Amino acid sequence: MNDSTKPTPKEPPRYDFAAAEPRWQTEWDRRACFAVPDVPPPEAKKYYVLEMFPYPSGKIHMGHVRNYTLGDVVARYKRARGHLVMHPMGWDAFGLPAENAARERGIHPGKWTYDNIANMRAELQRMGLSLEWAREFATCDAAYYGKQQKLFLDFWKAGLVERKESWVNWDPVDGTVLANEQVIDGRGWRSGALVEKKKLSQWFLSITKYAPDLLEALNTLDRWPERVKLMQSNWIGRSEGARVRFRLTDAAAAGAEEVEVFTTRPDTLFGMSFLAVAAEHPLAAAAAARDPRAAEFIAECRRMGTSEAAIEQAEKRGFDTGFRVAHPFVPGVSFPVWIANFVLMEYGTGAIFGCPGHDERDFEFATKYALPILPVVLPPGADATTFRLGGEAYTDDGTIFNSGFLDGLAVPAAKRRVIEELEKTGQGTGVVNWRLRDWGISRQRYWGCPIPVIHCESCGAVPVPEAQLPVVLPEDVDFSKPGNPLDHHPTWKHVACPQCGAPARRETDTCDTFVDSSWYFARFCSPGAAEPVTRAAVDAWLPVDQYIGGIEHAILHLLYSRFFTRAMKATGHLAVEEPFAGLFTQGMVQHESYKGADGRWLYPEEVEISVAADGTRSAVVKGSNEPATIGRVEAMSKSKRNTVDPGAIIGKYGADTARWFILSDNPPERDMEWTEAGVAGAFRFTQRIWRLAANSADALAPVGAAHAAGAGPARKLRQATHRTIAAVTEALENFAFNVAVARIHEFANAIGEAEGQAAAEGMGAARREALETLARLSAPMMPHLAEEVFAALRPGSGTLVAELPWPEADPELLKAETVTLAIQVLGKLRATIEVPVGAPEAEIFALAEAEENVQRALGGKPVKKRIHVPGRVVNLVV
Ligand code: ANZ
Ligand code: ZN
Repeated sequence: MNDSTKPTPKEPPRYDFAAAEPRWQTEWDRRACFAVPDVPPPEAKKYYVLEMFPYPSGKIHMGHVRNYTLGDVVARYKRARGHLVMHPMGWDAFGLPAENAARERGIHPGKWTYDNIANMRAELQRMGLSLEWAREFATCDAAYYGKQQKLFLDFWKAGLVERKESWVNWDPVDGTVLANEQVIDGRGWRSGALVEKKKLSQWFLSITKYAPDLLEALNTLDRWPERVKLMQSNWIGRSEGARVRFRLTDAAAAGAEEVEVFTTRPDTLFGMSFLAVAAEHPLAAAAAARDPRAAEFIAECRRMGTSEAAIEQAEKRGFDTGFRVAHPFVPGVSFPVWIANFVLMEYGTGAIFGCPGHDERDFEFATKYALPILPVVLPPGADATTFRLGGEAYTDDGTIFNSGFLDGLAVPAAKRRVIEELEKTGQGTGVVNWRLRDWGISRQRYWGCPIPVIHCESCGAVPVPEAQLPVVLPEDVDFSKPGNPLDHHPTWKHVACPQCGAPARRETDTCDTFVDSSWYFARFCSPGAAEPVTRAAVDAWLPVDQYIGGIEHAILHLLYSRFFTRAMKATGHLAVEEPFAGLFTQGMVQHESYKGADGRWLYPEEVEISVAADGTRSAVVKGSNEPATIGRVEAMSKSKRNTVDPGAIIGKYGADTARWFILSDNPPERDMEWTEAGVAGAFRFTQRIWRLAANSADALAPVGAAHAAGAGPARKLRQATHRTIAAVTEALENFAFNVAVARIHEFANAIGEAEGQAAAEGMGAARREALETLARLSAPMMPHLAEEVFAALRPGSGTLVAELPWPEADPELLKAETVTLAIQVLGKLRATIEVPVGAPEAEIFALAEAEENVQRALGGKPVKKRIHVPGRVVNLVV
């Protein structure tokens, strides 16, 4: 090959993504590039990458594209780094939308779900994700939920399951119980209906047994976002305080001798002005028994949700029962007992003492009902004789006053002192309290995992014998009636009691779908196992090394999974405690929103945007003159129609373009804006890379050719290559995928510049190295294009980039060749110069003194002293 002959300019062919992408997908598949064994060989460096599995709604959205692209970059990169990477995919397939489809359109939930899965699987496969599809399952497969039933029974035996009567949030529209977390601003998260309280027998998983451990172990999760750990810690909500027993002055009427409260501020006991109980508290019932107005007030409270958010937001309201309690330390003083809507029955003891001076809710309540407000904590620097509370409670630290034996103590000391006194007098004890409550998993729904229990008149709740698992959902269900179809199925629930054989009734409640997603990551390790998991597989693969998903799951899903992992450890299914060693939470994909003249939302493809000379943008409805308004950039949502269909984008530009753009815009933890211009730019870049490779095909040295020695354009290109390897590696290690994209752009520029110097010595080898490196470094992001480029550079080699190791940077080529020195005259900066690394000092001084600015500063005077700090500064003294 003769480097000096210029290739005849010809129009390089365009990169045909539509042909290339499916071809490479088939090839990866054929060679099983992404398959790993359930039990890896002992010498393997395992790496488990997992993205939160999707709900099969029917179509993938841009949030999925971002999530799965991020995971795929990690998976492909780690594979190239020599790890054995497990990267599975499945479906979080139970849930309400399938039942709604059945009710609204008469489609069986199973059919609806599996059709959606087929659709979305095809869409994901078009993205070229390096997934191992052989591990795929859906949580609605009986083969999965049957194993979940086994876990339930094991947890039950281990004392981690309880059946309790409890007040629940009842969604009157969906006809189901909601977890507190599913109540948003007092309304059902799906239906939007005002939530009511109802008492039901429910199955609970005893997550509270692990509360201290779930909190403590957050410290070990050093690859989790601080924000998520803080949210979990608040949710678990450890607080130290005291239980205080108050004596009822009229025990006969109240039907009790005393009432116990939980407080985190026992130091404020002398500032008490009332006691309040929850509407479900026995004292409230006692009041209702003698006063119909109390009963009426309780009924009103019941119509409000039980969630803390609902209670926080509602106006504080109360009812004075007429009962009174004595102060524990002040003889002869007593306080009224109220029923208050802001006191929760499930927290602490369901009763509080109110100290309006130092608690905001109590302040609001006391103000409304004209109860006394006595300050007992003096802010630092305030004067006890003149101090007045403003229009609100004082909740900070200070010195106790107006408080008998506590006067003069700081808040923490006063807490200790008062607890000591309470314990000595037998009126209370110091305690730790947790906000976390047990997890009610019963749902009155068809499309969920049946709870494997049989209710017998004489034996009570009996576990379904393991030999009878799975308890399979009946196929023939009737959605024409409201309520749970399992409950009104003619035969399904009628079974014999496994213990006594008498006619008995199946549990017709199914599991909260959060149960399904609490252990799927473990099932992926051995998806065909006859047990829930194979010990050897989970021992080898868990924990998940990198978990990636949305911040919306920061609390529930992650906490439940952490609990499940502990419960599975307790029942011998696995040995780890934490399921996810590393967690990454990605930002949202946003888009501009558009409205027509009548205020209706418009899809991006319905508007035509034009840009005026001054840069202002305006829009009209496509194919008409109807003006459209350009709204805010916000998270893509169906309701605002500011969505872009990934399928359409992949059809128009290819998967690599979509992947590249979604990675390029912003750091992955931040929100990113999807724009048509951005995708088009990414598409042009894919074509540019293809052209760079195609242009060089004839000018490359053979594979393995030696590199030329010495400086020159070839060495410059090689330096660019190796600096890019180092920079992209570092960026990928740090989840700075947008930085990796930017470095590859710069590298493409450097390769483009080198095209003009094709004749220089060593260029053939340097260009081959550069282009092959370009393909390999972009492979995690644009895997199809990378294969296509590499195949063009090494025709007939049969090598897949997907099977190549990650490129290594040569340290020799990373070294800087020049240093920049600051030149000072009498300590004042006058110039900077570039000198070769290791240049002799005499040469450096000569160069420094020759600088024009330095000459001027020297003013012709002789230099008396020269100081050189290598690599930093030269100071000349005159
Ligand atoms: C008296 C007091 C005085 C309180 C004061 C606060 C400030 P955390 O920290 O979240 O655990 N409380 C106790 N049980 C309650 C229940 N079932 N429903 C509603 N509120 C309840 O909150 C503990 C504080 O919340 C407790 O301390 C109690 O009010 C209230 F200056 O007791 B405190
Ligand atoms: Zn029985």
